Amino acid sequence: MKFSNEDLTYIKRCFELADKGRGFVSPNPLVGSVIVKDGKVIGEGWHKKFGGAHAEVNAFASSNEETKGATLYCNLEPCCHTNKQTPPCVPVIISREISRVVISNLDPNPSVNGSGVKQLREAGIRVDTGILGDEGKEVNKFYFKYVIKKIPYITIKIAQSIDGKISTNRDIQTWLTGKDSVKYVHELREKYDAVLVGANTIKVDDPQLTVREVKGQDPIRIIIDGDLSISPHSKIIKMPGNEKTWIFTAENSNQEKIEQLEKLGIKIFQLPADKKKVDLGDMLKELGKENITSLLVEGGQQIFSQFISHGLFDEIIILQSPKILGQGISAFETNVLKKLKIEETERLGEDLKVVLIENQ
Ligand code: AOF
Ligand code: ZN
Repeated sequence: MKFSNEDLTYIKRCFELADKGRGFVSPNPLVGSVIVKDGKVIGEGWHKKFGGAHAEVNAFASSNEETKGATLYCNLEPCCHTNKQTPPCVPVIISREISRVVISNLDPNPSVNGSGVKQLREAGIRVDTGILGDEGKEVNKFYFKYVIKKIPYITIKIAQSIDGKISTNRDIQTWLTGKDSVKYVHELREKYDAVLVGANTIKVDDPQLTVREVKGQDPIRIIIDGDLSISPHSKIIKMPGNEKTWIFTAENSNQEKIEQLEKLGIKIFQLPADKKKVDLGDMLKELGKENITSLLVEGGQQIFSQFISHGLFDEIIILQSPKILGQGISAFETNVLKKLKIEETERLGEDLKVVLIENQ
């Protein structure tokens, strides 16, 4: 179906509204809604926080005007299922006598997935789907992956030198990128439910994995540490907010160390491991159960190569620094890149950001 310019304008407004919920609604989707009558916007709303009212309900609540005969725009199919935090939106839309509903994407949640549209049509409402569908999927890329696969959307972020090295040596911290990239990484962390590093990165870089350069919420900090080698003096353990630090370790790890870390408020997950290497598939399933919809993998080399060699990623972001290391370790085998295509490039001060996704 061909949509009018008016339709395109209002659905884009839905995306803008939806984005206001970022950081507050996970594991729910980002949803915005606009109600239009006689060419005039009479209501707007978005899903503001997990467990709270849905976008459509907030759009109705935002106005006192008569909604009979109006068009409701929403980037996601209205929900129709029960046994959840809030009542379903479809009956509200029907009772408010909306005559047309325009949506970008069906809700991939198996409890909805087309049933919302079906119920609206059965009530005599015209429903037009698929408007800016690709943009809608991009807005909710975390939610789509998580609802369908039950594991988080995975982005691997790698800073590397001109000669493709991430550090000179496994045991030495090598700083490659400039201040614009640091700010960008903090912005990126803020968008994800969780960030992940391996124990060696904690030892060598001693990172905090917070969003100190920008305003916003810190993500959950995940450390993969097969034999619990993490030092109790690491910044990540000594800083406040240990309830946001989760360590994944082998199932036969030292019980005493586990208890000490748990006493500090850190959450420990014990998983099957081969030679102290935690199974990443099991870890991702566990994260799915914990409602982690998005994961930013920040290093180091062993972690990168494990994720990449198992195809466990949706996106790779390379922060290309103009520095030359001359020697050192590479993030991954370059032949992996052959299977990927460039989605986006952007200058970040002296560095270049390159976003790679699978070439389908
Ligand atoms: C909508 N509009 O704004 C959102 C929807 O537990 P609840 O009641 O918040 O329901 C969560 C489910 O509702 C979620 O898994 C997804 O299927 C849908 N989200 N639907 O019509 C919204 N956030
Ligand atoms: Zn709803």
